[in-house]
Amino acid sequence: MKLHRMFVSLMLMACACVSAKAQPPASIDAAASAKLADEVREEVRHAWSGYKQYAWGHDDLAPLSKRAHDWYAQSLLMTPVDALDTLILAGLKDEANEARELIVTRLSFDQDIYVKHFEITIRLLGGLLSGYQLTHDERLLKLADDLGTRLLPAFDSPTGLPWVEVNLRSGKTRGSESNPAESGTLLLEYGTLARLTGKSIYYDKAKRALVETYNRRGKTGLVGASFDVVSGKWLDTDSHIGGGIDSYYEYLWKCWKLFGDKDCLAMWQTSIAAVNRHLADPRGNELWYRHADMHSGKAGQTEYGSLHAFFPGLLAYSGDLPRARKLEEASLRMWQQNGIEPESFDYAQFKVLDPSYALRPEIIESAFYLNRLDGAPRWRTIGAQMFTDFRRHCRNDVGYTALKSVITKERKDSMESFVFAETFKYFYLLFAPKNALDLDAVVFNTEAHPLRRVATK
Ligand code: DMJ
Repeated sequence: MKLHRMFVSLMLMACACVSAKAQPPASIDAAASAKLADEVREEVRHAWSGYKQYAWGHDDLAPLSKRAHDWYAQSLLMTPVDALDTLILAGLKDEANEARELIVTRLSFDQDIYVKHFEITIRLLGGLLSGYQLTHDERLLKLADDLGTRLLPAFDSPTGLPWVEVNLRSGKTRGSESNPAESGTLLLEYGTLARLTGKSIYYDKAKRALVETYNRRGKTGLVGASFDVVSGKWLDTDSHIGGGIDSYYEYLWKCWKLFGDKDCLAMWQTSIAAVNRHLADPRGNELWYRHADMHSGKAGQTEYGSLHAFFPGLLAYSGDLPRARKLEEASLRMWQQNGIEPESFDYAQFKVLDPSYALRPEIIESAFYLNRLDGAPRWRTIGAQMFTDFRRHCRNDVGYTALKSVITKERKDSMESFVFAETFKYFYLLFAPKNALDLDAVVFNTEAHPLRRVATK
């Protein structure tokens, strides 16, 4: 009995230690914040060394089975390309050099594979361009130009809306059912490539795809969830700010910020007014964004999720701090329900719809923008809470694992490259001193690759 009681109190002490260790600091002063930035850097190093040990030269590390994972028959080095600028910004010089060496010696786009145009543009083209701008290594620009040339046939559809997939060697295309995110999240990367190479075709094709998407908006000003790139007709008229539409809005604002393109500003102004009119859903003190039909504006599902949580950041970046603060607080409530956020959530019923967590960055990205633009200590405090939760539930011995369920915390054998490009980067920049990155000098693409303004050649 005595022994049992001793065992119980030892267990309680052990638990107290674990939870005391897991608590984030109550208030984050400059020293505490710098310490958190150091801790994030160590987590980047930890996950990078897992990738190095078990998946070197491949797209991703599968962190539970400790195996390499590739998207296609050939690796396109997704993790090294997505990670390069984060390694540089976090001051991991040796790791950045080995990533760059791997990329310039091994990456070849001369492959007979159909790739996803949108994903390859935001991850690889974006990563190569920001890597080039940070290192001035011409080999990275050469790779970006080669990739851009191979991707261009994607725009050869009757409407100018890009095909979903393109073969990197033959230029053949396929996949006609696309969406606004896939057609409208290309201009930052192609536009930067145009400026750096003097080849204006890159800008023109990507801009046309964005404008063609915008021109198909309903009379509400909203766009739907999917269309056919051949006929240009909508296949699904459900409108929202989540996956499949999200970064279309992001790029309307950001192509104005990066290129000063006044058409983009005008398209953004019409669109954000429509989103705030038809999708914003204030509930008491809270603010959420719902679904609605793009033609009638009729209210639809009260669904929100981890992808939607980029929107507070975009609101802040475009100057709407009041809505940004409220929506980030609402997103945090979604996170706090299970100590980490689900992929999809019904905010009217406060109920999880899809319990998975893919290690997504968006809510942290929003905390980063709010910290920079609003400046209240709150955003670093909630960032510290999220970093504590993220480490507690997703870290393993070789990296970070996605979760099958935020409720049971059952893990999934996946560590997407955007963990390096975005999740770690936004955590790091949230806590690091502001001079770690001058937000006035760059615009982040949707994969968090910082692109600098370039004068037209
Ligand atoms: C990233 O690849 C990009 O942020 C994209 O715009 C949406 N989803 C993932 C991360 O969640």
